[in-house]
Amino acid sequence: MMIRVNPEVQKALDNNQPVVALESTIISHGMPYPQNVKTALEVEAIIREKGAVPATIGIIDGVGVVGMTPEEIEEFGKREGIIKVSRRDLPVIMSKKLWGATTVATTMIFAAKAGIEVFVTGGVGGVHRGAQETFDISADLQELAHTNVTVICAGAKAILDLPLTLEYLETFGVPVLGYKTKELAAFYTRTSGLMVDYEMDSEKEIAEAILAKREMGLDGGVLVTNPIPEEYAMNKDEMDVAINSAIKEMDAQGVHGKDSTPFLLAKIKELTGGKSLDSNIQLVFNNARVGTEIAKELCQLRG
Ligand code: PSU
Ligand code: MN
Repeated sequence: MMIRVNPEVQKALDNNQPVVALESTIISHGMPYPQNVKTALEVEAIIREKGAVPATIGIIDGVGVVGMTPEEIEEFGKREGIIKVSRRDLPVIMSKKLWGATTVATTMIFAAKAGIEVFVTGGVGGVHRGAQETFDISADLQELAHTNVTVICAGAKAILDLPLTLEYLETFGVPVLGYKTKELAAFYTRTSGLMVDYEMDSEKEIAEAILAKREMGLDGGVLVTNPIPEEYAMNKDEMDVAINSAIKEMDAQGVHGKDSTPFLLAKIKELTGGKSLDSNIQLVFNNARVGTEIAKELCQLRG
């Protein structure tokens, strides 16, 4: 058995009820314990309150679990040595029956296999700064190019090269939709100075675009970017300083590859005295609200 779908999730899917997928790398590698577990459970509560079934996805003993229990989420948050699993890691983690945290890429893979169309996260991976030399481009972008899941995020972090990330998504045919904004959100801040492809004024409009993509048989994801609420946004200048210094330290320590994103997140938290973590948590909550509405609209349109 490679994949186990929680019965409640399966029942909702069978009855055209809204389901929202959630990732687990944000739990094991994106936030410290215990805030990670608290946030993961609160996100699920928000999704339920708004009328959908949450499905937090992770790999337990080599099995892709779609809809972890609260106990499993707790274990994910605490356990040492959980491996960050992107597409290339998946075969070995499954064959060796290990525990693995799913990134945006692998969460999309399991969501698509289970038939879940909407996935809420914080930020997606992208083209890293200096990718011209390092070739460091997140596998999340290729997954968005091929796998039929809509990802709701707060844009991409300025630890990435945002203009190149947009170019890459354009090349691979991924629509980048701004929720009630023309500008690409930059995770901790609402603006980036870059434009999204289309501003969308409602969840219904977004659901209609997703459906049009499916009806045309255009494989691949849709990226919805939802800016962090103003009251939780970080100061852009403070953020720029923290990000630049985190990247410098990363290079000095020779951190690269899959360790890069977790290292930068932890460093930025340290440099902002924990404020970036508060922002990170709030933007995920905000994405959960919008994602749940999109999932509900999709069910209605499919009715
Ligand atoms: N961005 C965040 N928090 C995260 C991640 C991204 O703000 O936890 C995680 C996601 O799981 C994403 C992964 O899929 O980092 C990207 O890693 P990489 O750049 O190594 O592909
Ligand atoms: Mn990478």
